[in-house]
Amino acid sequence: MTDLRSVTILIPGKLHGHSVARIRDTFNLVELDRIDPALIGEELKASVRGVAASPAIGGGMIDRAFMSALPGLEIVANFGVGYDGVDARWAGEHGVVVTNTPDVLTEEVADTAVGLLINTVRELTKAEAWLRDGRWKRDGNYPLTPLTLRDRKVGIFGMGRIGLAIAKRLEAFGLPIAYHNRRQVEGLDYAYHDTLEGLASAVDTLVSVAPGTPATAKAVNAKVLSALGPDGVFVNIGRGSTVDEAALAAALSDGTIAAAGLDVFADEPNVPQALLDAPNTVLLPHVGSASEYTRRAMADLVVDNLIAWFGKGKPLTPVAETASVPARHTD
Ligand code: 8YV
Repeated sequence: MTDLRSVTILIPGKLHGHSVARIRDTFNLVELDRIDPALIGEELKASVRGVAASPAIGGGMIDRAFMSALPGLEIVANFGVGYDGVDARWAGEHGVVVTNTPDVLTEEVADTAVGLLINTVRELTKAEAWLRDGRWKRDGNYPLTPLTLRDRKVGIFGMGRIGLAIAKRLEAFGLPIAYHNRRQVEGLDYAYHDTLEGLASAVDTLVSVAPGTPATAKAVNAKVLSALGPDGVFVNIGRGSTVDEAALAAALSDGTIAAAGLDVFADEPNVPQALLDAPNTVLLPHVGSASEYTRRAMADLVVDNLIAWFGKGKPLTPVAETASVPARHTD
């Protein structure tokens, strides 16, 4: 059995406190201020076998430069289901396993997506401000909302685990569901569209759950928004990089679409001023999975992946790009 205490795990930048505590209790923990290969000294270079990181929070990328500065690196445990902060393809090609945190956040993110959609069409945040500002007493009832969830047709961009959980919820709300994905999902009855523009023109409510990859970069563009149409509502719970934010701001201001609910942005925590100024947006600071309950489960899965790899030679949740990296510890 590998003595886990002798295995050095590096945490560059900020990571959930529960992951940090469990790694400290189990492994030989080393921390760096941020994700930056320039901070890796000679001693670390020789000893680090695993990295645990949350690139989305800490800033910086676990990229080729960072990983190749660690010749003994075997595994990168990413906090989050989205692993666009890690160059997983490079890792897979160089025998480094990358793990993420799927499943444990699926229902939470789906709940948030539905809440964001309802808030966007029924203006709940603005209605509450009306009450708190004393306008209910002073001016009477909050105006009727021009938008509703009733009679909407929903399109889901990205039919993975979270997309499906959102679809199931909205199906229970009585709404028809269609989707666009890299490929059609076998055994799924929802209408499949092989282009995003095709999906957008068939629905009036587009929910993006797509991961941030080169293929999805700015996929939600002016054409897609125009296909969604003047009653269109766009909700993004996936990655900001999938949206052309300038085109979205223009579409919201000139009536190309009706409203947007956004939990993610291209350059977090910076939110384009045009989206902040638009009266028809609901904007959240990337809180899709951000409950104590779910973040703790994600933090556990980060550490459980490291323990499974160094203890049994098999990670629990490797990402597709590194699924075929062979086991190294079979003792
Ligand atoms: C987290 C997320 O906010 O899992 C993801 O991909 O975007 C969120 O759950 C993020 O990972 C925190 O860094």
